Order: sequence, then C-alpha cells, then structure tokens
Amino acid sequence: DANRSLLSEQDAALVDALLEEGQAHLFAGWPPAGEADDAKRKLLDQLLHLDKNYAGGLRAYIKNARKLLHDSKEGVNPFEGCVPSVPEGEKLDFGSEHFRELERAGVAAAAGCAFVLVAGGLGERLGYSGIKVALPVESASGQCFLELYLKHILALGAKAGRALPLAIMTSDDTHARTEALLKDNAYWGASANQITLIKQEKVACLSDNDAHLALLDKEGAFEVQTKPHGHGDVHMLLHTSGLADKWQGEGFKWVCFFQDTNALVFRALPAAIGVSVAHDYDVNSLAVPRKAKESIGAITRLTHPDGRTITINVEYNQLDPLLRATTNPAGDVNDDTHYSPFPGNINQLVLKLSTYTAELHRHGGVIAEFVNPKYTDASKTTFKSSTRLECMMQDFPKNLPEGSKVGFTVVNQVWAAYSPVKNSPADAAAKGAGGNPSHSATSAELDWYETNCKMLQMLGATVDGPLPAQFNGLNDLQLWPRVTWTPLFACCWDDLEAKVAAENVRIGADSALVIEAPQARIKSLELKRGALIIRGSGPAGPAARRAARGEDAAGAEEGAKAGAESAAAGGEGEVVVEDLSVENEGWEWAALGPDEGCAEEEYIRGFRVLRHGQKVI
Ligand code: UGB
Repeated sequence: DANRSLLSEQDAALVDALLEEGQAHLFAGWPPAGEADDAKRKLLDQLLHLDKNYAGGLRAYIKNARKLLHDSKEGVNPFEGCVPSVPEGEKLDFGSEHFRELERAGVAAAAGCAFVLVAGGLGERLGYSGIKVALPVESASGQCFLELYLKHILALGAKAGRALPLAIMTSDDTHARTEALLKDNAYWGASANQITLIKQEKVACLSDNDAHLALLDKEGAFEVQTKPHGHGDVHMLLHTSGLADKWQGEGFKWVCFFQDTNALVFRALPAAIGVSVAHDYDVNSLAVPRKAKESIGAITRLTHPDGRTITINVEYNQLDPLLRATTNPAGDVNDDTHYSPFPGNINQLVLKLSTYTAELHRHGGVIAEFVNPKYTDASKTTFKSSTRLECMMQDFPKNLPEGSKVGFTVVNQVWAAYSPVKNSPADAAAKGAGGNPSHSATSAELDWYETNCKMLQMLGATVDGPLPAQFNGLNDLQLWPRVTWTPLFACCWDDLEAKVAAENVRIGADSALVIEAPQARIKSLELKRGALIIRGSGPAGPAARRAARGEDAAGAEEGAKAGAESAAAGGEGEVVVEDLSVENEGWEWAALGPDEGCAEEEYIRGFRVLRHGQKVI
C-alpha cells in the first residue's frame, strides 16, 4: 500500500491479480515510495511483459502451473491407463518409385505450403557459440543451414510460380543474429516480406509447489527469474502474430514445421506433403527408424481405457517406463530389425492449415504444457532450483478433437532424412561408441554427402567410395565423395534426373563436386580425382566466392579458363558439362591434430579442408 501511488491503472490491475494469486512476496521487499523506484518500475515492466506474452496472462500461467505442479507432486501419470502400441503409418523407401510419386505430388502441393522453422534454441549442447542456422551444412560449398532451407523454399516456390512464406521462430538468444544473417546475405534472393521472424519470450520461473514466481537473488534488484518455454511456443506465436490466419486467407493449405539443423529435411518433406495430400491428414509427422533408448521421441499409439486412441510423440524418457508398466517388461528394446518398433519423431510436421487455424482459435495455441521440477528429496516439497512450464511443438495433436486424422510418414533410410547437429564432440563420441547415431557436425556433413552420392548412384551414376575416416573420436566413419548441389539446381528427384545424365557420370572416391549453378546440366562427366565447382553465371555461391578471392590454391582464373574450354553455353545462364574429364590435386578432409588451433566450425567437425587445387566452371 505504501507504493500504490507508483502504479498506473494497468499496473494496479496486474498487481491486484497477482496478489489474488498469492504472489505478495513479489512486492514484500519493497521500501516505501521514493526509494528504489527505478528497480520497482523494472519489475512492474517485466511483469507486464510476461503477462502480455502468455495466452491468458500471468494469472493463467500461475493457475496452469499450480495444477501441473500438483500433478507432478502426486506422481500423476500422464499416460495413466493408456496402452501403447506401434501405430500404422506410411513407410517409404527413399528414392523408390512410390517415394518419387509422393514427392511429385508433394512438390505440386507445395504451391499451397507455408513453412515454419523453429530456431530459438542455442547450440549449448553442441559447444558452438553462434546461432545454429549460421553453421555450415558442409565444408565443400560452405552453405549454411538457413541458406539451404531458404533456397529449398525458393526452388519450390519457383515451381509453384508463387512466393512461399517462411516464418522463423527466434528467441532473445537468436533473434538479432538471425535477422543480421538474413540481411547480410540479402535473404539469399528471397523477398524480405516472404520471411517473418516471430520471437518467443521466456516464461517466469516457479520456486515451489504453490507456483510462487521465483525472484532473482540479486542485491538491489526486483526481478523475476525466467527460462525458455520450449519450441511449443511456435503455435501460440503463429496465432497471436496473425500469421496462420493470414496464410489461410491467402489460400495456403498446409503448414510445414522443421528444426534448425537437419539438412536432409527437404529430401523427405515433399514426399511427406504428398502423403498428407493422399490421406488428407490433419497432422503428419515425419519419422525415421529409431534405436531403442535413442534420445529422440517415439511416435506411439496410445489407447485410453475408454477406447479412444491417439497417435502422439512419447518422449524417450517416458517411453521405456510406459512400456515396462504395460506391454513389455523389457521396456524400450530393439526388435530383430535392430531398431525399436516405435519410429523416431524428428519434429518435422505437416499440418493441414484449416484444422490448424481452427485449433488455434479454440485454445490460443497453448498446448499440452508440462513441468519437470528437480526435487531435493522424495517428499517432493522443495526444488533444487526453480522450474518453469514447458511445451513441445509435436504435442499439438494432443488437443485435437476425436476423429482427427493423425498419421506419420517413416523414411526407412535414416541417412536420407535425419542427421541433425546437436551434440558436442565429446557427447557425440560417447553416443557413437554406444552404437547410437552421434548427431554431430561431423555426422551431419558426412551424411549429406552420402545421401547425395546415393541419389546419383540410384539414378545410374558410378560413384566410387566411400573411404574410411575417423574424426573427433568417431571411428568407422564413411567419407563419400563430397558431392553437394544447391536446391536451386535440384530440389527433388525429378530435377536431378532431368539435369544429370547420371549413366554418363563417374565420380572417383577422392573427389568433390559442388554445383552452385541453378541452370547446370551434366551430360557427361568423369571426375577422376579432385574438386570441381560448377558455378554458372548467376551470383556466386560460397565455394566460388572463395575461389574468386584466391583463397584456394588454384584461383578462379585457372578455373574460368578450364570452364570456358569444357563448358558450352546453353540457354540463358545455362552451363552444360559435356565430355569433361577432371583430375586435379583436389581437397583434403584433414583430421585435426590434438590441440591444433582452428575455427569453432572445424573443431566441432574434427577436420579442416585443405584446398590444394580445383577446377571452377
Ligand atoms: N527450439 C526453439 O525454437 N525454442 C526452444 O525453446 C527450444 C528449442 P532441440 P529437443 O528431433 O532429435 C526434440 O533442443 O527439444 C528449437 C524432441 O522433443 O534440438 O531436445 C531448436 O532451435 C524430441 O522428441 O530438441 O528434442 C531446434 O530447432 C526429438 O524429436 C528445435 O527446437 C528431438 O527434438 C529442437 O530443439 C530431435
């Protein structure tokens, strides 16, 4: 009461609401008006901000927290009475005729797709200080994740004759750097209004089971502790920003979600869109075979006691106890395929936009929150440190009405669909040693080359290799020829087949092929050994820019000459490679020595690329 004079009408309404919710401790340490008023103002502003950024405001947050904390204390099992089973879904072989038919349908349907990238997380687990979307996908071309994603969307948009929208969810940790990356690269040719950044806010921390908001223990400051709310925020933001409604108004039919560092997403996503179209799915999750106990969620069918069923992601730490308590005393174990029978969720979702917007209007986009306090002891009365509510984007189907069509699409070849960059070198080596995918910058780069090489092989090219390799303590790696191309050159199987006469292509094991020219056509090529960059007449990509700056051993001039000799001009901007044989010193993927100084991007891969010579066309 000694501070009432400081409060505006808006402040007073919020303070009263908080007092009613038992939050008097927030103001208990306030000296009378006139003392520390700036610090008090800061707290009020922070509370107003937290209030504004949660559907239903802080009051709703506290009420939700109280309920979830109570359930957690009482040990309420979120799956009580549910029986898990392996759901039926579409299982696809990458590159099969069926896959390609679905991909064709998906590419056609992409004219009605909006895309959402969740990129609010920092690479703390990875040991990288930058934003993850700025990481190079691979060292051959140097393209970063954001560039790769955007160019895929541009390529699909070019086929559709329409600019396809992309929303990127950022956080305070990633927002400014994501914006700068886009601007510095002139959006890689996209228009600025095609891309919308939506920033997620942190939520208030809770110090006890009564959902008291946790104050920072900082001398002279009145401030609430905050932590991230999780990638599930994306749904609320697409609602409150009006984007989902806008897309629907513009006639878009599907919205596709993906995460920050899976370069292979667009190798599988168009086929998944095709599956959504074929089954008219409200929700379709992309999945891959999953090793038992691997730390990715499992797509599971849950049957409730009343017979209702739901197909949903069950997090890896919940699946094992659920199986033990119900259908399998051995828990989460591999079957005779050497994989868990439950497919792995890779957080790439295709949602039907009309269903999605209807749901957002129903619940404001706040979905299936959970709380995970670390208690000091079995009485579950105190926490080791403050906790907060969290949410995950893949929990969206939990709120869907009965009868909704929820399916999933498994790509049987993990190497073609999922290879994210998540783990530090040490964690990756431990995972690799345990027989699990390492999900590191090393594996992600090598898997990218493998997928591209195998695509060319499946189309009839002769691709030698792979060579054995060891980087960052990961043994038994396979280093395929370093083949990479921009999505503007080929964003689907049909593109690749049309542009590369694969039966006339031979690629030696110790070689690199970088295709940056959207209009390249390869009629016949023998890349015996060494590096070949095909850049065409468009804006240079990173590899060609590097060569042009003379940063590689053989500069652009030599390359340009060689290119003029061997490449005939086709249509506008077209580069036709015919009867070209290449052999040069090439590029070496050299393992880093112990304590060798290097860039962070190299450190997390365990190698650096030594460029001894190349041909540039
Ligand atoms: N992300 C945000 O944008 N905001 C956040 O607050 C948090 C994350 P993680 P996670 O695919 O391997 C998920 O941290 O959450 C973005 C599934 O739960 O890499 O540990 C972040 O930038 C799990 O079931 O993943 O695990 C990134 O783009 C499994 O499928 C994305 O969210 C696992 O992903 C994922 O964040 C997986």
